[in-house]
Amino acid sequence: MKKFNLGAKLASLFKFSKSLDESSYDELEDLLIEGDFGSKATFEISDLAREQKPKTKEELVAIARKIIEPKVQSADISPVPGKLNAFLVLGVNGVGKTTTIGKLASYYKNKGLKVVLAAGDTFRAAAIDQIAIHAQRTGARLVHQNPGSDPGAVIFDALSSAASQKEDIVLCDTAGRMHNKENLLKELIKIDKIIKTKVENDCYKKLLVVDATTGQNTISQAKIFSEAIGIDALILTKYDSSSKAGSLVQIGIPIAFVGTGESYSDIQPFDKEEFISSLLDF
Ligand SMILES: Nc1nc2c(ncn2[C@@H]2O[C@H](COP(=O)(O)OP(=O)(O)O)[C@@H](O)[C@H]2O)c(=O)[nH]1
Ligand SMILES: [Mg+2]
Repeated sequence: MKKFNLGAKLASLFKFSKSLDESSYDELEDLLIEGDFGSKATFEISDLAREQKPKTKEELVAIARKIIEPKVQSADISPVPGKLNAFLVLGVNGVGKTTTIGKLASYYKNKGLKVVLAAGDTFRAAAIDQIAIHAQRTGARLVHQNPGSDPGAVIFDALSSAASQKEDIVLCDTAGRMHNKENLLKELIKIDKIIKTKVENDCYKKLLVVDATTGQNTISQAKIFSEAIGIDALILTKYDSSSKAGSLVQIGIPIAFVGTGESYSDIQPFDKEEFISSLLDF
């Protein structure tokens, strides 16, 4: 695992001298910008460092921690017991939405919940086949229609049947095509309205899946989806590959789960302490 370790980079600023000078602060800013922490966090850290003039690596890392820690939050998206819950799984093509739905199906089946998968990516036949395999392997019930059908109708059917069968959670897949952003967003707004008519407010979670290796692009993705329908939490995928952790600090949306591979067990609730340690401990 090639995790981005900010702590080690900060420590390296002390390599050739015992104290930081103006050029070290410039270097500090460069490495934070390169690490995708964004200008806001970068200048908050460098301003505080200029003010406090850290004498050791540990003091500098503590300054970074002070700024970064409050910007990273974990989200608890546990389904509400005894009610119908819906997760709307969003994100651009290829980030790992359908794979994550398979993992979440397995995760919640293991907790004894009745899980339904709604094949809301009707864009390609292969997308329906892919989610059908997850349903078969995890024992979740699948609701699907033909390729090209209305995703809102698929999700409506899934929620209606799940309500009448007293199932616990419907995981709704979506297409993430961005080549026609307007249509995609219009469709998502429609789906959002449908879910709101079927599921109580606190039982409905809009989850944006982001690829942890992507970096800066995740910020624009989060912005687009947040503006269209709002996002409750992020799910990070591909955290097993080299991670661009800095962008997560910038996004400001709490993180619910982290995906670390392609098998069903490769998903864990986001652990903020562990994340901060892997980012800053050196
Ligand atoms: N290494 C790794 N690969 C992942 C992870 N999640 C998804 N993938 C892979 O990413 C690719 C795209 O996943 P898919 O679920 O089809 O993305 P979607 O288009 O958003 O539905 C597939 O090859 C998945 O196996 C993860 O946590 N780690
Ligand atoms: Mg998919």
